This record gives sequence, structure tokens and C-alpha cells, in this order.
Amino acid sequence: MADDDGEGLIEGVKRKLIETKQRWAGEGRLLTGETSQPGAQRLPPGQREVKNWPVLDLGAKPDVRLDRWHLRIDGLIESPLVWDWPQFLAQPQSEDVSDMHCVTAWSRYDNKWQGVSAKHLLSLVKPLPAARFVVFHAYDGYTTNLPLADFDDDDVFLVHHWEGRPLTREHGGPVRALVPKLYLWKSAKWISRIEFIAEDRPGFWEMRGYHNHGDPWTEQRYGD
Ligand SMILES: Nc1nc2c(c(=O)[nH]1)N[C@H]1C(S)=C(S)[C@@H](COP(=O)(O)O)O[C@H]1N2
Ligand SMILES: [Mo]
Repeated sequence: MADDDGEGLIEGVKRKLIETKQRWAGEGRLLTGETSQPGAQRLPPGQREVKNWPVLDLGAKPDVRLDRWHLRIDGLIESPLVWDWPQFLAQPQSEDVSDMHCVTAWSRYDNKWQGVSAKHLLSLVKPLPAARFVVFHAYDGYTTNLPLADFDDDDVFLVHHWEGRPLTREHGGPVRALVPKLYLWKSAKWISRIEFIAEDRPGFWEMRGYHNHGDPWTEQRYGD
């Protein structure tokens, strides 16, 4: 009978599912914690890979001429500074390759970046012990916040080249922040200022329902 066939099919699927879960459990691959740690799988949960690079912003796309461009680093640091464009380019330049993950569920692999590392910047400005959070400010008025511990990492850069070409204006050129381990809204385009603060201060999207932290591996998309 059709019913028997249907039941048989469902039983078969259920058994396979259970077997798969048991195998995953045996391998430590349960769909909590471990599975979503960086490295355990390349694509964070709920994401799909794209080959293009979508543009997402508030729509202003400021045109920041290089002869007027400045980046201010201030707040709870020993040595505040302001770089103009030549001063910024005179800093040690790094290259890195990383994946990016947008909260709108696309991920793009193997992006080749050039820029100034957060590690270098931190070695210059020397955060005071009280500094625990960082706020990126941008030329379009956008802001976004993150823990200093997330900024202080080997894959964080102020980038000005992507795939060997100057970062386009629509993607945040001349310079944007890049924090690949958090959703891309944390990577401020057209960055103008990096402020070090003691108490956390939600930025533009964090005040409008996005998650305060934004870790793709635990799907910190909205709310907290
Ligand atoms: N200055 C600025 N940075 C910004 C934004 C913005 O509106 N202004 N949007 C953020 C959001 S919500 C996303 S998803 C990414 C998109 O970057 P992309 O357009 O290069 O893909 O930039 C982030 N950085
Ligand atoms: Mo976004």
C-alpha cells in the first residue's frame, strides 16, 4: 500500500538522519558549538557562497579625495595620531587573504587584501588599560563598535587594495576597516576615525536591531 511505502520511506529517512547525527556526534560535529567554530567548516551557518561582491551601505557613498583624506586615531590611547594619505601609505603594508561574511547571508571566499594591520596601529598608539572597545567612524556618518580584543587580531586591517586593485569607492575606498571574523557590517567603509573607549557604545546598526557583537559562527545576526 501507498501508506506503507510512505511510512517506510519516512522511517528510512529518520534512520539515516539518526545515523548521520550519531556519526557527527562521534566525530564531535554536533550542530552546536564545535561545528560552528571557525575552521571546523568554512561556511558559517545560514550562509551561501557568492562569487561576486555585493554593495551594501546607507547610500551616501562619500567621495573622499586623497588630498583631503585623514584618519584620526584617538580616545583611550597613549599616542593619538592623525594620518594623511602619504603618512598612511608610509606605514608598513601587509597582505592577507580572508573570507567575508555578510549578515544578508552571502559569503565570499579568498579575498586578497592590502593594507595596514591593526597590530601595527596598536603598536603605535598603545591603548591604555581602560580601553576595552573600539568605535569605527566613517565619512558617511556610519559608526560600528567592537571589542578591542576583536580589533587586536592578525586578520584585522585598514585595507586600500582588493585583488591587487585600489578599493573602489562603492566598497569603501580609499580605506575601509576589515574585520573578517565578524559580519561585514562591522567593517566600516570610508573609515575616518578609530576611537578607543572604556564602555561599549553601539553603532549605527547595533542601535537598530543588529547584534552587538556579530559573530557569524554563532549566527549573531539580530538582537542580543
Ligand atoms: N561607512 C559605512 N560602512 C559600512 C556601511 C555603511 O553604510 N557605511 N554598511 C555596512 C554594511 S551593513 C555592510 S553589509 C558592509 C557592506 O560592504 P560592501 O558594500 O563592500 O559589500 O559594509 C558595512 N560598512
Ligand atoms: Mo549589512
